[in-house]
Amino acid sequence: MKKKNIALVGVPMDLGQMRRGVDMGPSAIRYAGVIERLEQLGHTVEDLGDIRIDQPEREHTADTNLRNLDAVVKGSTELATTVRSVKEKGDFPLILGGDHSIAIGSLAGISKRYENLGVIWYDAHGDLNTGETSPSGNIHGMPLAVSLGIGHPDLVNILDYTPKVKPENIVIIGARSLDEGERELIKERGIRVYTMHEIDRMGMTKVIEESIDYLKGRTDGVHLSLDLDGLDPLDAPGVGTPVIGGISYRESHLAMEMLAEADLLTSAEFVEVNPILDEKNKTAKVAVALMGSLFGEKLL
Ligand code: HAR
Ligand code: MN
Ligand code: MN
Ligand code: MN
Repeated sequence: MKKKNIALVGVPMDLGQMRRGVDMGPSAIRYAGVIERLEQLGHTVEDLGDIRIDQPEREHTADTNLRNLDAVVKGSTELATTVRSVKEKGDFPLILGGDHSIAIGSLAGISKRYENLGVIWYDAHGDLNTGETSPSGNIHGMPLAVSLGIGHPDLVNILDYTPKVKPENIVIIGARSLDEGERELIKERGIRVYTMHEIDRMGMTKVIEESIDYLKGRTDGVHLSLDLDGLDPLDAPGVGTPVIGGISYRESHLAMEMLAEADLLTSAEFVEVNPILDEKNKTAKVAVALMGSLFGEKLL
């Protein structure tokens, strides 16, 4: 794969959900050796540090059931601005979460430069809820809908444009916990989804081959949004909303290796690492190992 200038951006965000500790994800991933790992592969890594995230005094913003809306809007805008300048330099943004609400800001910062940004959403969940369909009011269950232009106007209009992605440019991989409203949206908009059923049935090789073929033909850049809860909780226990029956560690490596071979990604984020719920930083180590494969590491 071509050597890259990688800009690391940490987002200590825990306001998109209810479990404390996910704001320490960026530290845990740095501690697990991300910079050394990527530099060993011959890439240049510039660590831009962490985005500042406010700690709000009130949990609920008036007139909405979305938790911490104002603080999430503010953090997302700051992240979007930072990521936009990384893209302007032509560097590769590698964003470390934080909960998955950060994808709102990541995609806002990335997508303006593309006519058809592709998105691979590697996750147990669809993250396609709105205030109306959400069972929890947690914004980390909404970022993909928001990026499609569906949801609260303050979130949808970050950096003053919408939508950030088109439904036909999205591939969801690993889904096994979808809410009713999310299922409807997937069908209505024709979003491509490989649930655990397809992964079991076709194997990860075929799933990634098809995903690459599909996105290659229609997109001019591809963002990987990898939620560690896409993996099975046995392999990635340090996440706030684990769902049994997930993608294995080996399958995930294979997916990353195949993406590296295709060399079609233009940005990536790894989210939902929660060191407080983890076992000896295992999930952060898994994240770093997957990043190694994603950036060209080989076994031999
Ligand atoms: N679908 C549920 C909700 O919206 C749970 C979402 C859990 N989300 C994440 N992101 N961890 O994938 O509340
Ligand atoms: Mn906090
Ligand atoms: Mn998610
Ligand atoms: Mn998830």
